[in-house]
Amino acid sequence: MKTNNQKIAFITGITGQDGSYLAEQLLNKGYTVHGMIRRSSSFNTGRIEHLYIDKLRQHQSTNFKLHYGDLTDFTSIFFILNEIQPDEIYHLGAQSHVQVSFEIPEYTADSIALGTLRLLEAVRALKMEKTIKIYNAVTSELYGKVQEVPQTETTPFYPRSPYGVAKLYAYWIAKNFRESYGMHISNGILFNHESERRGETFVTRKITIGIGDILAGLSDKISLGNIDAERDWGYAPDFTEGMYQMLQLDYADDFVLATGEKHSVREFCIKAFAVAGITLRWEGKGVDEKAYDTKTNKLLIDINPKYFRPAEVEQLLGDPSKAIKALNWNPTQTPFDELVRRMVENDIKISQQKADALRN
Ligand code: NAP
Ligand code: F7E
Repeated sequence: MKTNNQKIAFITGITGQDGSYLAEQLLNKGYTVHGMIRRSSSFNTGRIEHLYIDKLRQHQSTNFKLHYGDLTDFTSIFFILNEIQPDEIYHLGAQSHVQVSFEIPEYTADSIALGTLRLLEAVRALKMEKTIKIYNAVTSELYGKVQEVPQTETTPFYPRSPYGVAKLYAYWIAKNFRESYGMHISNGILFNHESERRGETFVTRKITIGIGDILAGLSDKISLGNIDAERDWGYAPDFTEGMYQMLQLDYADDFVLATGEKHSVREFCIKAFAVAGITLRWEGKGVDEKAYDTKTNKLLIDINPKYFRPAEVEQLLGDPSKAIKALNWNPTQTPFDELVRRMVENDIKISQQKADALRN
């Protein structure tokens, strides 16, 4: 039941990395949070399960509710919005893996480009366009083959993957609905943000899980693709706070959220192994490059061309000045070294538990 000052938020992509942190933050701010989940034959609510359990433990009436739906299914979006009448929508749902988007470009476009259009049209069909504020999750992948360094809100776009191209449509349709119908829709152009909840096939988490598994004896080495790619990596909960701040403004706009620092995948490996007390020695070039433990000479990293992309985004570096000023947002509340440490320590623990479970 809605009380006068209790806000209602709707999150698409609530089961993902960002959706799970954002749901926690909004619940802590007193919101009622509704999320859309996809029907799956296997468990897909691991990142938000604790939100239910917390409520049950505290015997609280639930202000957290999940609804089945899909961004490829207009009817489901329409009925959910009609039922919950949200004040704010955080649109995070997407097939978000860049490499996978080369394998399934049509589905990527359907869920991201048309998915965003379906959501916005459902808002209009329900005549909610003047009352709802919407956050639209776009990405630094719009810059792709970068035309300027660092990238700002005015840097020309040059996407390099079906994912980036689909997000380009999502960016423009949001902007078009803002200009055409006066809708309060802000595009968040977010640079990479990682965490202990990052999907396991994104490079940072793949590396930190790999380290945990090597230490626990579950794996020998990590195989990677382009380790010279450079990214502007921030910490996901800091970035979801920025999303919330965008919707607290009385105007809608486009904002870059980034740290303003870049690091290569190679550097991430060096720092992550250092957290585990291991110093790497690199040998060879290109696909023959390998990294060894300086103490034991054990092979720890090699290159597998299957992880190269048909078109690569070599470097990304964002300029978050506009967001810092307008949102009073701190991009490096969690600095890079701290992000790496948290992820490695988390995954060392998880791998150890996996290994213990296998032994028992
Ligand atoms: P994520 O962990 O991959 O989560 C994606 C979410 O979207 C999941 O909840 C997923 O559901 C859901 N989803 C996928 N296809 C869907 C569909 N057809 N219908 C409904 N839901 C669907 O992504 P994230 O890292 O949290 O990122 C959140 C958003 O920000 C995404 O739009 C992403 O493209 C964008 N973004 C991310 C970054 C980053 O560095 N993390 C940077 C810039 C922009 P399942 O759990 O069922 O798969
Ligand atoms: O790759 C290189 C890879 O998959 C980062 C998504 O959240 O951020 C993410 O997209 C870099 C790339 O993230 C491996 O070639 C090397 O250059 O972790 P990633 P991404 O492609 O930057 C943007 C902002 C989003 O919007 C996306 O949704 O690392 N790389 N070796 C590798 N990448 C992976 N995944 N696996 C490797 O083995």
